[in-house]
Amino acid sequence: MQVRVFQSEDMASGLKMIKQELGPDALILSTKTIRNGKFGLLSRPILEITAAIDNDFKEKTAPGKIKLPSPERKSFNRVVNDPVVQFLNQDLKPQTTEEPFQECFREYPSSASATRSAAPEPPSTAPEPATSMSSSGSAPPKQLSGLETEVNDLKKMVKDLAGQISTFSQSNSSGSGSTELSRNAATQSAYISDQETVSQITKDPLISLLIARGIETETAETIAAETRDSFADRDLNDINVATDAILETLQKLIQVINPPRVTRLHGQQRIALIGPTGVGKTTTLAKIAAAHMMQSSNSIALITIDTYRIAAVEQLKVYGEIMHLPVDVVITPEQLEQALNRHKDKELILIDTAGRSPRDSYCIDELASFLSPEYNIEKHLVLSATTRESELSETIRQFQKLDFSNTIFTKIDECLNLGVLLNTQIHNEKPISYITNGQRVPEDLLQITPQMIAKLIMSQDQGSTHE
Ligand SMILES: Nc1nc2c(ncn2[C@@H]2O[C@H](COP(=O)(O)OP(=O)(O)OP(=O)(O)O)[C@@H](O)[C@H]2O)c(=O)[nH]1
Ligand SMILES: [Mg+2]
Repeated sequence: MQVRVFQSEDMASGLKMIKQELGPDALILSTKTIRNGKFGLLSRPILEITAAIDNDFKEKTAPGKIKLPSPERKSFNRVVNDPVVQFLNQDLKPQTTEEPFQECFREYPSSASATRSAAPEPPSTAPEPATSMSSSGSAPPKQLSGLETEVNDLKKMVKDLAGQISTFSQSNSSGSGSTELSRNAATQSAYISDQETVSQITKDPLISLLIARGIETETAETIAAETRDSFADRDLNDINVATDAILETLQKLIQVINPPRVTRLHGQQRIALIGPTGVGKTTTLAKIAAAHMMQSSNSIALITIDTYRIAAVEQLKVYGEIMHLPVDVVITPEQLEQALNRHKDKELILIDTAGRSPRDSYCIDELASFLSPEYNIEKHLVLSATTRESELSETIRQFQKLDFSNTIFTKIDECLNLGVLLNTQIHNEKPISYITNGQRVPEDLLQITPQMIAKLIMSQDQGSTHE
């Protein structure tokens, strides 16, 4: 395998260079933005792309090497550094039932486990689209405003933490009058990131409890007031009673759509996953396909209009091969229409899209030209729960252009608290359609209900969703 590092001003010219030097089969291993020169952060960003080409994989059949039957071996080798390796490397427990879906996953166990130690780590960050990089010679104002936001966020976090520490020591030294509820809220307060003063927060232990779970102050105040009204007869100073009461109030605020069980009678369901880069669109799409196979049927077609990254199409193709589902690659809106017509007998069509930077309205408009309303495609905006809330708001604002109907939250397993699920919904009022809590396909797709999401938000240990 030949590995080369390329530097370019943007992704488009970088990819061109890579194609010229290494050919169309080149694999992107990682991308990062670096700044050279004496001005450090203020110097122009350069995109550094590490790419590789495996010229001789055909000869690589020495003991211990991956030996998948063709064409699977070819696909696997081409994406060996891609996140899909996570999927192939997972432990596959022997199944006792004869579900068609489980059958197709069972074809791969020995090769998957054989590759466990050989497979390199997947890239930790997804590549940024070309247009998010500055291609002009002047200092990029977007980068500076990004830094400014980051500095402001840090300032706010430090201020909140300082306030919390002082409140915590006050409540400890006062000794009396501190209820179990307020003590609990205070211990969780390391994660508080709200703008209100701490003294106001600690006046009401219910509010403190909610804010400690990441819920915005204004919303927390409303929920606390509503809870006190509805449960005046309960002892809300008892943390268990208070938590149960809050759960009941919370679940009234959370909207979900349970994906309907599609039948021929109700026609075909078409779902496109849209959103920023690297949030988990392709992985979630594979999980949804797998869930449909387990619950309903394998009458599914996968379509990708993600032709942006060299390895992206391969990622979906590997999922398609494993699940024995057709995968169509489309590069124009007309081709999308043809693909939809080709699969009009299918119950479910899942459409993967390239990650679009919320700051790149051209790319979002381009996507809109594919997902035109006449095709009746549900657009689900995929959001990573780990993203800063100010950025989530901006993402939602930008993707409104596509008139998405639902949100999907991924990566909740990486979050310390999940108030973001409620905060986002309060602001954008789109029901949540799916939540994912890990990289495993198909396991890490949660069956959601308002009650379940309320419990997730109030739980102190989202990371332990895996057994
Ligand atoms: N921890 C965690 N990781 C996840 C989850 N969902 C996806 N990932 C990981 O996130 C990374 C990116 O996933 P992809 O599905 O390729 O993301 P994408 O949105 O399709 O990326 P682009 O096509 O590049 O825009 C992979 O390493 C996934 O395994 C999740 O729920 N939790
Ligand atoms: Mg993808």
